[in-house]
Amino acid sequence: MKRIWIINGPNLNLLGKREPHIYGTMTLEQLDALCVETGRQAGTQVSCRQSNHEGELIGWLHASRTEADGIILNPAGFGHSSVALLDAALACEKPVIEVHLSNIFRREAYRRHSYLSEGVLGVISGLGSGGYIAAVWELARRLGGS
Ligand code: CA2
Repeated sequence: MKRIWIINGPNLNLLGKREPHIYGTMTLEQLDALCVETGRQAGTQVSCRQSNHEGELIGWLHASRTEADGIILNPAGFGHSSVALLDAALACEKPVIEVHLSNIFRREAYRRHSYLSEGVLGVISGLGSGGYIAAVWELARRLGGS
C-alpha cells in the first residue's frame, strides 16, 4: 500500500483553539483523523506529523526518501521564510503537495510568497480541511494502488 505522509508545520498544533475565523474550528487531531480516513477510502496509508521545529520538519523530509511515497506539507510560517525547507523538499524526490488552510494570496503581503512552492508538485490554498482531502485523493491517484 502506498504511504502518504502529512507534515504540518509550526503552530498548527493550535488549530481549532485560536483564530477560528481564519483557520476553522477543526482541531489538528480531527484533521489528522479525517486525512487517515480519506486515505483509507483512497486505498492508501496516511500518517500525520506536526512539529514547531524547522530541523524536525527537514528530518522528516529526508526520512521520506525511503519511508514514504508522497508528501502533503503545510509549511505554515516556514513556507514564507525557509529556503532550507525548499531544499529538503527538492531533496526528498517524492511528489509533494503544499497545502495552506487559508488563502495566502488574499492575506498580508508577506504571506503571498512561499519559497516552498518552487519545489512542489502543486499548491492548494484557501480550502481549509478540504485542501488536505483533495491532496490525499490526488496523491493516491498519482501513486496508484499498492
Ligand atoms: O493557512 C495556512 O495553512 C498557513 O500555512 C497557516 C500558518 C500561516 O503562517 C501561513 O501563512 C498560512 C499559521 C499556522 C498557525 O496556526 C494557528 C492555528 C490556530 C491558531 C493560531 C495559529
